[in-house]
Amino acid sequence: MTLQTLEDVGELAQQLRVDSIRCSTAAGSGHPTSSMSAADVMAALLARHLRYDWQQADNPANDHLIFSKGHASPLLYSMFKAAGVISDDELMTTYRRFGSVLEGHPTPVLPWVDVATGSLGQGLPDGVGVALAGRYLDELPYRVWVLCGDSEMAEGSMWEALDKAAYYRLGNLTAIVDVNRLGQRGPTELGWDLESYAKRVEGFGCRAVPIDGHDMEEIDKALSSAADASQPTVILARTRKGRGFSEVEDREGWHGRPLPAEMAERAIVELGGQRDLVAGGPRPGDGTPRVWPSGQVSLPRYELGAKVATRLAFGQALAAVGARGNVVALDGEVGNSTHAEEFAKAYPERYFEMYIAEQQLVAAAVGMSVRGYVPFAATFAAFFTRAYDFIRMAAISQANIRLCGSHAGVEIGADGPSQMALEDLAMMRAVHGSTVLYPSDAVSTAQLVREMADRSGIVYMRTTRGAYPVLYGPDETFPIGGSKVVRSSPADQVTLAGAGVTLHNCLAAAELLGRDGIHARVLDLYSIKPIDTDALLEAAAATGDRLVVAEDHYPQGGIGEAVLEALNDAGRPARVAHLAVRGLPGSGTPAELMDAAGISASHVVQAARDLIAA
Ligand SMILES: Cc1ncc(C[n+]2csc(CCOP(=O)(O)OP(=O)(O)O)c2C)c(N)n1
Repeated sequence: MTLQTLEDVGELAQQLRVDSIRCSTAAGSGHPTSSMSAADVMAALLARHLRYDWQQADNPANDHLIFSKGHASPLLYSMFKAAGVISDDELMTTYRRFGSVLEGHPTPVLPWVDVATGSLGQGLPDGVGVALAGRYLDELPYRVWVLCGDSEMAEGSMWEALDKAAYYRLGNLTAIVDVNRLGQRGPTELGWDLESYAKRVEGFGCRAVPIDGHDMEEIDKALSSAADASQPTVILARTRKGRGFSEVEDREGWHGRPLPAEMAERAIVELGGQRDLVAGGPRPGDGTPRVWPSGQVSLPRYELGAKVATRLAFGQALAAVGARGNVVALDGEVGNSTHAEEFAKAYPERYFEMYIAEQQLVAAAVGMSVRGYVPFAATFAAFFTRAYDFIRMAAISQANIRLCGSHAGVEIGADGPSQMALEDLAMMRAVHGSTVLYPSDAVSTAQLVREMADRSGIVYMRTTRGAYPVLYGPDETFPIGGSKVVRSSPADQVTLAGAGVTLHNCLAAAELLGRDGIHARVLDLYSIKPIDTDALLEAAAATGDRLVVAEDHYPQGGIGEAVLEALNDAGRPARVAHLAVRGLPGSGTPAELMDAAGISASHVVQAARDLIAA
């Protein structure tokens, strides 16, 4: 049924409120009052402005609707019922239940959900990524609508998002802030001070549209004007939490609480009873996304023994992989350090500078992944830590993103510990379904960059600042989950395992040990997750169960623990000497710092000797 009048839309809004109450009461949990405040704006959006083909969620011309305030899932799912894509029964009997796709907070297990939300401050930055894709990659006129909470606006990432949205002139993006004055535990910082919100929004270069969020005419006008803006629009909707039920409306203490059954009954009566309106809104246009031409990927070649930093090889390989038209790159204002700028030189139209906004950097990659692009985002490995919640949520979003963190470990030298990534491997390994790569030379780096492009999930590569010799010939292959025996003999007494710079330390150590007649096998663990358990078992068996693992990372969660876990799971009780950075480093040369940390060649030698002597 098409809702003809704004009065009809008001009826739909009441239905969304009633259904939000009914499903959360039935589930015994959820956020009905957060849903009720935004019901009028969402009803108008659904019935009159969201251009969406509900029968074809993957229609590229569809608008995108993201609930940044993901806890308002009762409202979102009630919209899905109104759109006719889920039944009333499904909503009432499965919401928040075990095994249901109607999870407590929305995730893309539902075809109409682009990204997982629920960690506040992420839906809007993700929406910026989708809008960037729409404007600069797909070149389609779809619009991105994001529902935000007012308490959520205290998150810095929301302002990173508005800043970048304005910079990139994302007129296709509309944020709707549900200014209901209340957060979780009480009033928000700004209450109903729409003027202060407007000043901030405008200060970031966006268009602010303050409205009464319960006045259908004002709502409809605001949503209409948002559609043809040349700048991003932020609709500041003044609303009342729990709107429509006098016992809870604008009252504290009702956040995240379902109404008890008898209260829910009174609420439904006050809201005019249950309805089953179906709202077919406007349909999307017929556009198809721009097709970016693809060519043959021809990886850079490197001379054996030449000294090349893996970060440089990453940039050069990324530029090579850019021959595939769906590959895009994003930078956190360090493209000359990570060498992502090599891609910018080759494909400036598919390169997005996100400046020093790492949360937005990752979120933009997630948004582009929603539209099927193959994003690579790069910054210093240390600085991905501040975007960790985004990386964690990207996994829940089932996003396919590639991250490259440069300047790993104490090896970076004089810049000191603020720039050293010493936790990144632990962080990335812990992400659901992630892949963690750590090449030691330029050839393996280039090959693995190509592998990354075809890998789904969260794929992380760690690169090194300094230049080290190329170890492999051009035809060597580096499958993810593999490893390389770089040096071996039938007489090996100990295995020295490393990745990145410590592989070079292991090679130097093997050389030193060799001078004293001790044979050492050297293993390149370029794939940290998944790790090559078979190769570890083989090496352990061949070298008397003696392994030295050296890593430029804190001991927790890094390569050593990955090795120990693999051996333990395989039931092989090898003796592992674990060399890692255990103190707090300062400044110095790479050699001084690695020596002080106990991960240099001489420490590997000593650890090997100790294992053999034991
Ligand atoms: C990053 C983050 N911090 C805290 C929370 C817990 N939390 C969930 S909802 C909420 C209050 C949100 O208030 P607001 O954005 O105003 O939305 P409302 O429910 O009032 O519409 C909080 C603090 C969260 N989900 N995410």
